[in-house]
This record gives sequence, structure tokens and C-alpha cells, in this order.
Amino acid sequence: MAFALVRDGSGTSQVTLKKGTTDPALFALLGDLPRESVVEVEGTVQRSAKAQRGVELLPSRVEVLARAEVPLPLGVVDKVGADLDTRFNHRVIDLRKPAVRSVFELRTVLLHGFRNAFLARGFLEIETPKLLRQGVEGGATLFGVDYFDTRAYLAQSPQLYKQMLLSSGFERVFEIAPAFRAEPSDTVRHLTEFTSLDLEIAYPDGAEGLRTVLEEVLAEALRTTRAELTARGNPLADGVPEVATPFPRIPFATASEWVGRPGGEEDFGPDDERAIGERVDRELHAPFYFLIDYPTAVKAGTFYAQRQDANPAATWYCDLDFRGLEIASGGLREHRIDRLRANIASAGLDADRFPGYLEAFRFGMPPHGGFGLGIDRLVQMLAGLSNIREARLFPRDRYRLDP
Ligand code: AMO
Repeated sequence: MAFALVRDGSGTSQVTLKKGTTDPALFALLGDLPRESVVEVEGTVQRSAKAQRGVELLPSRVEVLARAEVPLPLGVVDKVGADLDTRFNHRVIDLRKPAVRSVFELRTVLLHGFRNAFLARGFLEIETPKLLRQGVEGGATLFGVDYFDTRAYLAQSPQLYKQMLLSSGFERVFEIAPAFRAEPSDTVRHLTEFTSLDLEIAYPDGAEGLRTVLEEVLAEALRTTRAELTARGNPLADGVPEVATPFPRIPFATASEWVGRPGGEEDFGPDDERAIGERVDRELHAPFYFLIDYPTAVKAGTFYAQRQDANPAATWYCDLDFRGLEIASGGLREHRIDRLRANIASAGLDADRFPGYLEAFRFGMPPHGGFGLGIDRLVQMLAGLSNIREARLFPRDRYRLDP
């Protein structure tokens, strides 16, 4: 007796060869076939208490569709783990592992969940240019590209375009698209190419109304993701939390006290974020929470962030964190052109560099606000991955451009 395990998208099945019953040529063919080869098997299915799926296939014909080379650069079914670099160097093989594949089923279902939640709320899906003349999120992380006889940059975010479309009367827009940042630091939470989920709405009911839109969309996407993954038998379903809204709101000043910097006007680093996440978990039992009212000093470069009229030292900007990791940031935008120009100048930038953006404000721009959310970080956390790179099919970082 001999067994061949055959795998497809639906799982692994057992092919059973029996001496005296099975054609001896099939013993020879399968016995000699390298692992991971692609085969077509025809035969009789019968119940089997011992086989993984309760059935086994007794083969009458086997055709080899593609023979795999030996040795495999990476094991697919072996229990021994490979280091991340080896896995990414041979990612097509790594992705054959059911546990790795399940991450991308989660990702698929999650993105559909977001899209459905946006459509149900009257949003239009937009696709904005990724080749730009100017960057906005800080010059240090811009990738330049040769663009005929001039220079262009890869978009770090759809920021300016999502805002501009509100002046076109679109009122509620979202985008799920690549964003590029020349992040030199090699961390488990940064990529050079990531997927940004952006939303922007006109006439939000203040900063609070805006935050409500994000938390409701997120909560609904998580609810449908959990249900769909459960229905599909994906083991990652249990890691998708059931979240209650509203999420806690923690003022920046309070969180600064928590991390031992009362009155501080310094952004939180990864250790601070983790400490804040642990405290929220302990005291408020919430996986998601907003850090609100960021000081103007922290957001000085973010010229589009609206300063609070009653307290110009604070903005209407916030972060959304998930168990100690920042996954989104955003807030109310400055829609009044004079103040916007002043913010651009105090960020040390020249307003003339953004003529198309400013035009949107010159001819009637509604009050508005929005968020940018990192899909890869969210998937990393939901799937319990230690490194953000595992949330992408073919990750890109400072040192990786292949495969
Ligand atoms: P920000 O720069 O905070 O805001 O980015 C928003 C979210 O995008 C994710 N993110 C990244 N993920 C992986 N690798 C990176 N290098 C990386 N950089 C950012 C994070 C982050 O919270 N335009 C504003 C958003 C807005 O105001 O609407 C922006 O881009 O999850």
C-alpha cells in the first residue's frame, strides 16, 4: 500500500494505491515523482475513516502535468520553519502553505468588507494618480522617478487628490491603492510599498462625526470579515475581534502623561504606543482606540490638518491605534484658503508648488476631513503576524525588490 497526498485550493486529499488492485505502473510513476509536482488523478472516491478528509481516491489514471525540480528551495509541508528571507526569496513556494494562503483569504475578505461598508454609506470609489510632480508627506520619504525630460515622484498618499474631489462635489470618497515611501528604517511595521485605505468626506459633523464614520466602517468590515472567514473555515476568523463602538477617545495630553511626559509635545514612538495599548487593554478592554487632539507642534509639517480655532496649539487630528500599533491617522482639514496658505508657509513649503490643489480651495471647498489607514498593518495585526512583510504577497522594503 502507498499514499500520495495531493493538494489544491480546497485542501489536501489522499490518493491510495493498493498492491494487487492499483496498476503497478502508477506505483512506479508516483513513487518516482518529486514532491510539489502537478498531477491530474482520475479514479474512484470512497469513504475512509483514516484519510484526512474522510475520503480517499483509488487511482485508475495519473497524468503528470508539471514535474517539480529537486531539491525544493523551501519545504511546503515540512514542520521545520524557514527564516523570513528564505521564505520571501522563494515566495511562490512559501505561498503554497495553507497557513500562509489563509492570510490572503483574510485580506481579500477584509477589502471586500470595507468596500461594501463604504458603498452602503454612499461613498464613491476613486483612483488617483500615483505619479506626481510633488510629494506631501515629507520630502525625506519621496521616491523620485525619471519622467521623460522632467522629474516625477511616486505618491506617498492620495491626500491632495481625495481632498480636491470634495470640491468637485463628490462629498464621500474612498480609495484602496498602493502608496510608496522611501522608508530607510528596517522595522517590522514599515514597507516601501503599502496599501493605503483612504476616505474623505464633506460636511462631517465635526471631528467627532468624522471619527464615527471611520469606526463604523471599520467595525462593519471586521464583523463581515469574521463571519465570512468562519463560514469558509479559515482558522484566522478567531483572531478578528468583535468590536464595540464607539472606540475609546484618549486625548494626546492624557496619553503623554501615561508615558511619563506630562505636557509633552513629542509624537509617540513604538514603545510609547505599545505602553498606551497595554494600558487601554487593561483599563478599557478595547482593541481599537483614538488618540485625539494632536498638538500643532507635532503636526507642523501636516499643513492640511486643521488647527482648533479656540486653541491653535492643538489640531483636530488624531490617530487610530490597534493594540499598541498606529493603523490610521487623519482628522478635519483646513478648508479656508487663507489659513491653508499660512499653514503651508509655516510648514516651510511654497504654496505655488501646489497650484492644482489650491485651485480646489479658490472656487468653493466644503468643510471636510478624512483618514488614511494602513491595510498591511491591519492585516498583520488581525492575522497575528510578527512582521508586516508577511501581510503582502511580494513585500518591498529597503533591501528587497525581488521577486
Ligand atoms: P500617515 O502618514 O500617518 O497619514 O499614514 C497613514 C497610515 O498608513 C500606514 N503607513 C504605512 N504602512 C506601512 N509602511 C509604511 N511605510 C507606512 N507609512 C504609513 C500607517 C499609517 O497610520 N495623508 C495622511 C492620512 C490622512 O490624513 O488622511 C497619511 O498618509 O498605518
